Amino acid sequence: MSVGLVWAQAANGVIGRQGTLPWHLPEDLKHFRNLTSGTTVVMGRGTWDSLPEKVRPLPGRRNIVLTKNARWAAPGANVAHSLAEALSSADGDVWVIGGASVYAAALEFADHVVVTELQESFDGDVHAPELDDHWRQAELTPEWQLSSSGLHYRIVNYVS
Ligand code: VY7
Repeated sequence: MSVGLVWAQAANGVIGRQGTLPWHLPEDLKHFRNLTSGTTVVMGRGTWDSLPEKVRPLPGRRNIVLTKNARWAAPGANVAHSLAEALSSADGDVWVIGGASVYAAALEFADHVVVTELQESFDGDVHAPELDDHWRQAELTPEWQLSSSGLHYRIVNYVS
């Protein structure tokens, strides 16, 4: 089993604002869908709530939702009450898709991290975790790409 983390962050490290993504970056959503299709995705209950209802559960993926609430349930969601429980119930590739507290807990189990970096800064209330220096870039830093939104982004791969 491999465990990866995937997020998108602004230049100032922001990943979210009031339960939503602060930007509109269609190329990142496409990247996210391509990367996670056919895998198991693990997310916190807040991230589940943030998904538009029509893509909840995320289609074509096993959706595991972490919550401490023993009574929480939702159609299409597999519930786990700890990260260890979530990971032990998964086989094949696992992608941890947020939010900040789940990333922080999952980093020690991860073998790769895929970060979409935006060149622009955004206001927000949730920040990406720090990657300590045992994380290495898997390849040369790619060039900045121009999004159809006018924002600039690049996708950086790290391995542990
Ligand atoms: C975004 C959405 C938000 C608003 C509208 C549609 C990286 C992302 C995440 C998590 C983006 C989202 C969506 C996007 C996914 C689609 C369905 C529609 C799909 C992450 N780099 N980017 N994220 N959807 N963890 N890492 O959740 O979601 O995949 O089918």
